[in-house]
Amino acid sequence: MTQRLIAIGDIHGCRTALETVLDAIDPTGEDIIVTLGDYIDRGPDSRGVIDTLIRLADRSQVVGVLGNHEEMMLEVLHHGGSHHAWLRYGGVETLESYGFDGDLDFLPPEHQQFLDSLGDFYVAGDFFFTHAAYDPELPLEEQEIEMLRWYSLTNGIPPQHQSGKTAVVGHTANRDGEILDSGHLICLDTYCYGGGWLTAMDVNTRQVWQANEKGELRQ
Ligand SMILES: [Mn+2]
Repeated sequence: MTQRLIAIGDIHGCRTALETVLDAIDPTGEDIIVTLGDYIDRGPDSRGVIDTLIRLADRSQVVGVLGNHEEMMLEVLHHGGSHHAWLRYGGVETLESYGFDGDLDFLPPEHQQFLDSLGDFYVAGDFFFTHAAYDPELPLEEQEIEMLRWYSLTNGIPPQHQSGKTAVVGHTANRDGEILDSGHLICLDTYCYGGGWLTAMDVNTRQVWQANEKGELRQ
């Protein structure tokens, strides 16, 4: 059995799309699934998305990076951060999915564990994975969180990273539902929550699966 290295773009609470794309991929214990962050906010079922990802780890190797939306939520829940920005950028939907009743201590322990397991980046073979982008001139261990998690590609696509590896990122939504592939950088955020597609890609073969929140699949 060949090992696949499959990246999944921004899910944003779109559990139906996630389940649909996973059914099509049919992950095995050999596969490495890299989730690119922004599991929560905006879409209808953030809680369900995290449940699905936790279960996925029972059958495959799952490596997740932290998105700026998880960062915003954790800042509010654990560090006394202001909730204004988070609620404005989709946090209300996340709170609803958890049945928020005014108590900020609402994350089930296994969800907290999942969030604690998320890294800032991941490297495999000729690829590295971050949520948003990178500074081309700094080693990955020395990157600033701002570039890894918040930088929008609408400000310009960075040149190839000094490692020579191909970057696989999300965060900057392509509203036409198409993957952005500039050779040294691939962006898999295809605007699932806004009526676009959730994208998964086997980065070695470039095989692509896309599903939407209506449960439709295209390949
Ligand atoms: Mn993001």
